[in-house]
Formats: sequence, C-alpha cells, structure tokens
Amino acid sequence: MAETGPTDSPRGKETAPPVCSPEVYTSPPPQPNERKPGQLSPEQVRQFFEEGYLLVKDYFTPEELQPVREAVEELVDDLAQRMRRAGKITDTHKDVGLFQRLTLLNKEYPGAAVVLHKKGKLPQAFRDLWSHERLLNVMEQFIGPEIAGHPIWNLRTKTPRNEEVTVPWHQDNAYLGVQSLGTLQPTAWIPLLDANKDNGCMQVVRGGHRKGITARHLCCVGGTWYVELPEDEIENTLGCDLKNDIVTCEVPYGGVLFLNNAIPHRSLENNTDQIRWSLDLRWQHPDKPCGFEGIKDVIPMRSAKNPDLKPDWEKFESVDRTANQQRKMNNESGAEDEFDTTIQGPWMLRWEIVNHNKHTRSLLGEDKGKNPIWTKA
Ligand SMILES: O=C(O)CCC(=O)C(=O)O
Ligand SMILES: [Fe+2]
Repeated sequence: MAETGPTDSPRGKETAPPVCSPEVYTSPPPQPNERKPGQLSPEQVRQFFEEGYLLVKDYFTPEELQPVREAVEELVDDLAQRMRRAGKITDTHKDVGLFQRLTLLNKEYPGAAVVLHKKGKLPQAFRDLWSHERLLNVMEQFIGPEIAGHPIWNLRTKTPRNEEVTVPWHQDNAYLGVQSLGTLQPTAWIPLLDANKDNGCMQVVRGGHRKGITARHLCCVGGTWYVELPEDEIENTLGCDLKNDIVTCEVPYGGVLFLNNAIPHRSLENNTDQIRWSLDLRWQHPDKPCGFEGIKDVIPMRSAKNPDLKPDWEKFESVDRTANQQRKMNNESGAEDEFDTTIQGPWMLRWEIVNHNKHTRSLLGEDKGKNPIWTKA
C-alpha cells in the first residue's frame, strides 16, 4: 500500500506526493497465449505502458454503438419528464435530438447536465459495452485475466461552453484514496460522436504516468467540484515538458482512447453547438484496492479462476455511488434530492481547498462535527 508523504501535513490533506510506484503503470502483465477478438498488437500494448495512453480508431462499428446512443436518448427523456413533473421545467423539448436536447433543458434548469452526470444509472447498453468481450480481451492484456469494473464510471454530458463539464488537468488517481496507488486502473474513453478539438476532446501529457506519482492537486476549480493539477507540478514533479508532451486526442466515432490512471489529462472546452457525449469506463484487478473503499465496490466481470463468472449488475446498481459520496461528506440533504446540482467527494478531503464554491461549501454545513477528519482549508 502507498504511504503518504510527511506526517506533519494536516490530516486528510496531502502536501507531498506519495511514494512512487512506477512499475505498476509501466510494466505489462504476461500476455495471453491465445489470440482473441479485439486484442491489441504488441506495439499498441507497449505504447499504452510507455506513453500512458493509446488511441485506437475504428474499434467499434456505428451499429455497435447505436444502442448506447439510444440509451442516452432514453436517459435524457426520463430526466426531462421527471424535471417537468417536479415543476423544474415547462418544456421537455421532446422533438429535439440527442446532440441538443440536454442543452435546452440545461438552459431552463441550469445544472440539468450535472444531474444527469450524477445519476449513474447503467442501462443495458452501457452494461453490454462495459463488459464487452473485445474490451475485456484488451483489459486482459493490460491487467491480466482477473478483471473487475471500477465503481467510477461516467456518462459525460458535455454541453457547449459549460464549465461544469470541462475537466481540468488531473490524474485519475487524484480522485481516489492513496491506498489504490499500487493498482493499475485503465480507462476506456468512448465518444458517442466524432470528438475533436472544437467540441472538447481529451488532451493527455504523454509519459506523465512514468514516475508513478500522484502529484499535488488543488481543489476546486472555478464553480466546479474538479481538482486541478497545476502545470508546474506536471513539469516539476512528473518531469514532463508541456511544450512537447501535450497530445490532443481527437477520437472519431467508433474509436476508443485508453488511459492509464496516472497520466495527466483534461478535456477541452466544447465550442460547438452539439453535446459531446462520451462514456468513461474503468477496470482493475478485483482483489486490489480501488481507492473508493467504503463508498462502492468493484464489479467482478471476468475470471480465469472462475470461467462461469457473470457480472452481478443488480448488486452493483443497488449502491448509489454519488449519493454515498455526498453522505460521506455530510451532505445528507444533497444525497436525498434527485435534482441537487452539487457534487462532493473524498478528493475534497485529500487536497488543499484553495477555492470554495457551492460544491465545497456544503462541507462547511451544520453537520461538520460529524466529520472529524475534515480540516478547514
Ligand atoms: O470526458 C471528459 O471530459 C473527461 C474524462 C476524464 O477525465 C476521464 O475519462 O478520466
Ligand atoms: Fe480523468
């Protein structure tokens, strides 16, 4: 397990990087002997571990992703109807298509995009994609034959010019507890349309994972719940050269961007009039710490030891991840309100809070005595 840095830091705040675990992020496991559908070439596996990311175009056909688009359409429709019933909006914009409807809902009820992002419901099409045989064959190449889904997965509701869905520089490890520093947790980032620099595709800092350090992040950016990895940390602590190492990852529809959990990345602003929908799904070895202990467990998906294993979706879905995060942060009322537009999570305890907003302020609520590990920043 990873240790934190100096012990004289305020409890719950990390002021120095934890010890390094470079080999976790840079060493592939023994590769499978059999050829299986969707597997990557040895060169692609090498790139994932050496550069910290891998872009694969044409991984899915449009037909394979169509059910995912339809499931998102249904989620938006369901949200619109619930908001109208609750008197939050008057027009559900029923006839507006997938790439615009949520923007209109968000105009009438600012935060609708956040409410949907928080929802965390897994329609069948999302389950099928996450446990897709070809993706699990890739995960076997990255983490070995024991594979579980990580509790943090997201539907990104990236409406145009919306700070709340523009994610600043970070390492995914920064959103988790220090105990998972020794766990490789690859992400598949899958857009539901062509993602490009105009509609807010991802950028990565090539090689920023190699030291296996989670550098010092700050909390929280602007009016959001996001932590930020300052650029000087990326250069000085992670040893990257931002002039040369930033890679803009335009991913065509059907493509997948694989990300290592220690690589710095961000998403650009969406300057178009279309919503840049994407899903990010994560996996890890089922027995290793996931960094989200006490909030939600991993979901085992495939096991060489137990070839009959099937994901237990009902059990996984019975735990509301976001509401649990909020409860842990003493925001009981936010957890109960289905239209609450704030997000709180354990990362707010881990990093120094240099900017307060509505998301962090709830931590200062009446109930803070219940949360003795939190110290006012
Ligand atoms: O899609 C985005 O805007 C951010 C995605 C991200 O940070 C991730 O997949 O880890
Ligand atoms: Fe991320």
